[in-house]
Amino acid sequence: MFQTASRELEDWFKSNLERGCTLDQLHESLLQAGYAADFAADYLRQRSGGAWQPAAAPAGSRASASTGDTTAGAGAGSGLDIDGRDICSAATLTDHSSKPALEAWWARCDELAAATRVTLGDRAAQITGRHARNGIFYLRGVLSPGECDAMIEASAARIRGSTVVDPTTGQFVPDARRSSFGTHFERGADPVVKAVEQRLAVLSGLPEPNGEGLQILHYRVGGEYRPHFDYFDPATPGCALQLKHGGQRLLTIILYLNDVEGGGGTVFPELGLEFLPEKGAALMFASMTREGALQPQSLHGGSPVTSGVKWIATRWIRVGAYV
Ligand code: PD2
Ligand code: ZN
Repeated sequence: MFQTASRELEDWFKSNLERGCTLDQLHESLLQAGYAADFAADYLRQRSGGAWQPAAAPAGSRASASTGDTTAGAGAGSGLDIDGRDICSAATLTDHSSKPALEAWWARCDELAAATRVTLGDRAAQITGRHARNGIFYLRGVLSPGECDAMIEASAARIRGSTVVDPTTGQFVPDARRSSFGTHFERGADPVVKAVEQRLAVLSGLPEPNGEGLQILHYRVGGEYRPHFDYFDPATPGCALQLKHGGQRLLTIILYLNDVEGGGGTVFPELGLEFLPEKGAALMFASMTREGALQPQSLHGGSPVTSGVKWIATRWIRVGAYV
């Protein structure tokens, strides 16, 4: 399961059961509240000890049971295709700092909120977890296993102790909050990186030039990234320097490059959410609100790896072109 059950959800489940709701009714409520079909079905199946099954989805329903780790069929366009509808226009504008541009971008997120399958130009992916109000989506199958392996292989010999941005100087410095190793790819560094960047532009609805170079992170047992914000705090002088390069970070996309044996989930402590790494999956979340303010609920961290290793690639995407 990718979206874990929060305490809030458990309380909701118990109180509704006590007041006499059926599991079918609770299933319907979860879907209406925006939970992914897979998550809602798994959750209720588990809570009923396996006794409950969702009713078969009607033909054409969004609640598809397909696993979706397939490439797009012939005829797929270069834009985002959501459940068969083409939603590609949002990526044409470079500067998303204006109110109308942000509104258009959020409207596109709302389209994603109702979808289960998307086609990202050359590849089909499945949305299996979401918190749509905050622009958080978990998608399976965004990268092929071969792309994941190629990115790990190209990084393995180059990784170094990770750094964070010093809020005072704006320089990258080592920090105990981030016990991982990393490197990065220049934009368009090789054909795999190019293909991935193009796909992420389609997924995000933000143009390729707004993306920073992909950051690769490698965690060993005990490695973690304590909760932080990906946005820059405009109140600190070092971050003001960062803002000169394309403005604020609007969006983060974390790509999971391997299956992790134990731990290593990405958590949102303010929302009670955790997303577990799965090779080829992507976690996308917004660092800004619909009004263009910084989003405090975007606080997120990488839980300690308890067994095995974890490899991710992170794409931070600015409101304007990253220069
Ligand atoms: O490794 C993660 O799960 C993680 C968590 C928080 C990565 C990042 N932030 C990041 O790359 O910004
Ligand atoms: Zn982060």
